[in-house]
Amino acid sequence: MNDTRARVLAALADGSRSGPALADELGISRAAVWKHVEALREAGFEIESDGEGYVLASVPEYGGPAVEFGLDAPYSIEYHESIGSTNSRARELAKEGAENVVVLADEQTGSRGRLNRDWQAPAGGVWMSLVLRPELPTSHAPLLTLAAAVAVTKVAREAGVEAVIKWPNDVLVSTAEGEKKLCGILTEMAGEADRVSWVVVGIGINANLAADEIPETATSLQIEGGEVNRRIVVQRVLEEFTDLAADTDAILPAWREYALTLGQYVRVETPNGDVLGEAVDVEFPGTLVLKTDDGTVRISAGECEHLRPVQSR
Ligand code: BT5
Repeated sequence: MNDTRARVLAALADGSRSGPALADELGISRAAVWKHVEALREAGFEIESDGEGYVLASVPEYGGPAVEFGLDAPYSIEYHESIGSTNSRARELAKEGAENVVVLADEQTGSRGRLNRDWQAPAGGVWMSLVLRPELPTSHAPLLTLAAAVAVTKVAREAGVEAVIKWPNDVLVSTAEGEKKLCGILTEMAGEADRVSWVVVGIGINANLAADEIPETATSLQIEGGEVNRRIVVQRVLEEFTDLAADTDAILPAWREYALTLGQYVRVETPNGDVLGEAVDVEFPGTLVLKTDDGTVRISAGECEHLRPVQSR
């Protein structure tokens, strides 16, 4: 949303204003005020005009302007009703030089998980990809994936859903039928020498989706805690993520607090074979530390399966 339009909106949210008063307050013409009010109405904001002036009556349920309104994080939102993959679009934007843009979609028709696996993304979920240009050495980039998992876990808990994290980047809910995946994260990046050039953090949260819309191994915020306001979910995830990304020392402690993996016997599939052991810690920048029969093993990437909690042995 352009800056003047955002200021018009903020003023109307603050209380009723006449057209001339608004024009004076913002230093623009009355015709410009009218143009912005009409554009906001077209974007779904209900702006009532009583005898006194204009006032904001309601905010659209979802979409770019809705998420930008009241967002306490520095992103512009590019919204699509339907798109192939928000990560693909975000990569395009990143290559064109974009920064602090979030590609958000109601539905994705060709979304991807890691290793090009399929990701189901019907209308009703929260599908978004952040385009970032952080001042980070390339080797620190995994921290951003952990930060995204922490942000989603925190927001799921705010919605009353007891989410936990499985190393490295799955957000799960432990249900009577076992662990079910609530959110997946796909981070892609390009770097020059030891500096990150751009990072795309793709976050897929099963928000308002029913059991028959997602895989059997998955769950949703709606199933676990009831329907959510997706506008607020997106805003809160972006706000929490931004706070963590600005304070990278806080990421690992927060991740450990939410981690289901720590304290479990796990099997991790790695390119060099399976490793079995007790997950004892996660170290900078996201390395899993396992206590195995052959000593301590550190793993930077792999597929992790929880076998059982250590105390149940
Ligand atoms: C992930 O991959 O978990 C990363 C998923 C990232 C999706 C987001 S949505 C926004 C952005 N745009 C994209 O195109 N992608 C990102 P992985 O760990 O490889 O898990 C993939 C596996 O999860 C699949 O093989 C299925 O078994 C399962 N799966 C597919 N759709 C799912 C869903 N909606 N919920 C839970 N699990 C799902």
